[in-house]
Amino acid sequence: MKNWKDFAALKTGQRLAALAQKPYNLAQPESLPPERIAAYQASACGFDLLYATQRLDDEVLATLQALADEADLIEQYKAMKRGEIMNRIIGHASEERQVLHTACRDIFSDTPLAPDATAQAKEQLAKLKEFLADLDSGKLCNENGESFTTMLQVGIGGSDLGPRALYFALEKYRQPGRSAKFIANVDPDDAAAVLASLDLSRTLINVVSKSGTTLETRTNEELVRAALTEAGLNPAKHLVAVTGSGSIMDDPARYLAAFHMYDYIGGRYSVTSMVGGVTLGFAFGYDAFIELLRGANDMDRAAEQPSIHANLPLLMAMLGIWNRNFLGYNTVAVLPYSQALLRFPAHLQQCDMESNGKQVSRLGSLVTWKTGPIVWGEPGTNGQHAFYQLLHQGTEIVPTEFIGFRCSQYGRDITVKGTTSQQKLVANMLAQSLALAQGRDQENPNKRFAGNRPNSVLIAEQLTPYTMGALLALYENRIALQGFCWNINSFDQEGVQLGKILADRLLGAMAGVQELGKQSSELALLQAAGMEVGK
Ligand code: G6Q
Repeated sequence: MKNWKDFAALKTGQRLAALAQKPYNLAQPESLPPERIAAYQASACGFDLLYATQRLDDEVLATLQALADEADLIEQYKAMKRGEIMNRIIGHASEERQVLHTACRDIFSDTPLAPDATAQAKEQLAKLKEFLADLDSGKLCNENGESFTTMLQVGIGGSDLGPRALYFALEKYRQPGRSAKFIANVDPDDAAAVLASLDLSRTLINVVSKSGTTLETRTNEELVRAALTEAGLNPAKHLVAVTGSGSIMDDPARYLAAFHMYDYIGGRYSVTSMVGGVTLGFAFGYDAFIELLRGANDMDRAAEQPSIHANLPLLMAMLGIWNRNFLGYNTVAVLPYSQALLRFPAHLQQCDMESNGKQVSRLGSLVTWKTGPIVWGEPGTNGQHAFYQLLHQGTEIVPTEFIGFRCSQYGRDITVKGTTSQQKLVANMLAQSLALAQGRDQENPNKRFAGNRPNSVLIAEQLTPYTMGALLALYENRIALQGFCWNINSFDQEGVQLGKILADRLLGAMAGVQELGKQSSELALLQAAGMEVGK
């Protein structure tokens, strides 16, 4: 903890602030010569980051490295992986936990950094392997002796977003006759629509909740149990659970199989635990899930390199700090040129904003510097026909992260006017990168592009289980490294509590078990919204 320093206390920050007075001008003629494009690249685990289109030069890069060194980011990252208590606020009640999602994938070495956590991960993986083998062999089947074809994951937040994003990303790798569906929202229409699309008799329901107490998940579990019973099926033969060891859901009698996750894995960092493993393993097979873990583990190892030139997560973290804290941009758009990554920005939205949307430093005082930006995104090229207008000509500058692949997943393509659709996809991504950076001068102000919109391109050969794992860990590590730099606790989420407490009071009033004051805003709001109070 002695290396936990407030961001404002980092001396290198002053040098960066001075350099930010005159950042590299991407809009000047010849701003992107081939030498710059060749030099401003970094690679890891099959990904190349092209960042010549960021507003920086060698001096800024060297100073960002100095900032990372002064903040001791890599030592903090390694301490996290070894199991130091990183989830804490000094001097105040806080979660006081280890942060060991990286241990879930540190399964390939004989000397894992956090041996106890990795041993637990391996135990769960062995259980998963056996469970999947029993499904494959028909030992586990439905009441009619038929195989299960669908897994319905019921969970929300961290118990939904990552697994769902990765399922869509890798659907191409589905095993024959296997698919997954998801219910998260307590919106009954979500559940109704999903249930209507299923053959419940051949569906396994995977209820995922670390706490075992989440309102939405408990409600949806009841709803699915009722639907099974109504269909004449036995819930105990269709439900599996992933939950925290010792949680209220940790009850083998109620489930066909139960898997554990542990309090040292935060929900939004839990995809590579059983939270993602059970559904992804069911859909893609055990080996594909291990490949995903291998990609994540390789990226975790790359994140230990001290040099930003050899450490992609660190480089991306520092580029983000430059844009956020020194150039003053409030938001980041993540724009995958891959339809399969449709839900990946939604996962990052949670992973980044729930982690780094904080205003108290780990030393317990209010921060005086900006922390996490607003993260959002949609796949291109669709976005080009939607919101890119603002990216190019709006008054808000939005640093942009493009993600693309040289090859498609299915390899089924068509050549029209001399190029394939995949080529069109990648060409559009690269064109957007150039257009945002360089802009275009024009007499007509309405047709002018100012340029100087910082962006980078992350490109790999193909979206596979391995590259997906690496991409996931790249962002997870980027987020953690930025949190260390801002000296905030990226691993708690106190900001989601107040709304839950108020919702409980409103629900209590609707159910007639909670008195709300006659003059209270709560009662007035319920009445104004036309909701009935009491029974
Ligand atoms: C993630 C958050 C949160 C959590 C959900 C679901 O980091 O903690 O999104 O994952 O609230 O919680 P349970 O898994 O306990 O149901």
